[in-house]
Amino acid sequence: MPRFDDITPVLDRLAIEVPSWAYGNSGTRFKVFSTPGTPRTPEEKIADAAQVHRLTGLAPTVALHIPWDKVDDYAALQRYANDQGVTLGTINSNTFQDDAYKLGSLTHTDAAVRRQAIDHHLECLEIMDATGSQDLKIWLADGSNYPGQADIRTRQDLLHEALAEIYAQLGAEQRLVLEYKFFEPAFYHTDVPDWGTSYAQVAALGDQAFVCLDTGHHAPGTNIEFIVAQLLRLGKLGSFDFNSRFYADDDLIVGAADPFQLFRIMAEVIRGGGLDEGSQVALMLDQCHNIEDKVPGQIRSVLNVQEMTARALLLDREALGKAQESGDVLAANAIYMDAFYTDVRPMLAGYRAARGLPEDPMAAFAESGYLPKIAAERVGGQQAGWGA
Ligand code: LRH
Ligand code: MN
Ligand code: MN
Repeated sequence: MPRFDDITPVLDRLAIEVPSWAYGNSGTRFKVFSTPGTPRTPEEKIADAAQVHRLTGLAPTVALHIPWDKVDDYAALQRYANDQGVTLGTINSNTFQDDAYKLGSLTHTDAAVRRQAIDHHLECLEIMDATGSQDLKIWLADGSNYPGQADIRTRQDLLHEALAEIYAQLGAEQRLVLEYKFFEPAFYHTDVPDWGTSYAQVAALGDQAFVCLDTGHHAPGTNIEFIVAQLLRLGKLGSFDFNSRFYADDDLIVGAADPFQLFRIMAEVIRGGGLDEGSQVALMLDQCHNIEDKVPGQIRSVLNVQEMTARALLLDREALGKAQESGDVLAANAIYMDAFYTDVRPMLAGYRAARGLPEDPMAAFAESGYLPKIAAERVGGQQAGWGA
């Protein structure tokens, strides 16, 4: 097994983008519980995100969702973020809230609705130019509820046409990442339901288009690490939306429901070069904190990713390769499980201390007084998006 010191250069590169919407109020269809101190503006969400980075050193960038984070001056918002010690990252488009999109957005049969959705994405690209963001992330709610309701084949062609128009406007350093989700809000068919469809669409666009894998967007029992391996093999894994789920798109804290799955995913990311220098794989969170405090919820999340990454980096790949080649099933499995069962928490505490970070960022946050401070300062916090 590698020594902990051997893996620290890779840990030093680990960066996990946090979503602005994780800091706002969100909830289920039944009730949105507000938390004292919830941000009222994009600036306040960024300030909270900066707190996560300050205590963990793991979250240098913040993703925005448009129009949830609409401001007049995005360059100024980027300067504000930089002053807080973070950078604005991925721009997420939103074509799932307007009445016009009831029957679809980029795949709608009505050209006027498609135009509106394409123009929204072009506006997102302008925002990216102002912020210097690299990634435009597209998730579409498009789909249908009843067999026969829509021509599912034509919609793939419409989707390609619309994506091609958006793709043509990307800057040289910019990327388009297309997220898939197997159902919801549409329940019969979804236009980008799986990695294969996303791959087919982005492959048809070109080298600057990639797949985004949201860990909560698969049917139960799906072998997600296999998808990771395949997309890395094809050079098309652009980014992750990390979260965890018990049932559907639960958006719970990554690594909370199934740390072993997170370990297996990170092991495949590492195997495929996804943590190598200059890797094209962006790690992001896509979560909501419905009942727990949001800033520590995000701290817990990035720490979970760090912990499972460290364990995956400790996998003895040489020994594993030998066991696999010799067909020693039980030895191979034991080597894999040894890495998973390694408690890296004391080593990570020392690692943090050596970098001037708190050994226990959760405790440091609790002691910082940040929550009571924002609770006193901010009155009337914002909904993350839905219903806002
Ligand atoms: C859709 C999704 C997508 C959205 C986010 C708010 O379920 O995962 O990434 O942009 O939620
Ligand atoms: Mn997502
Ligand atoms: Mn989701």
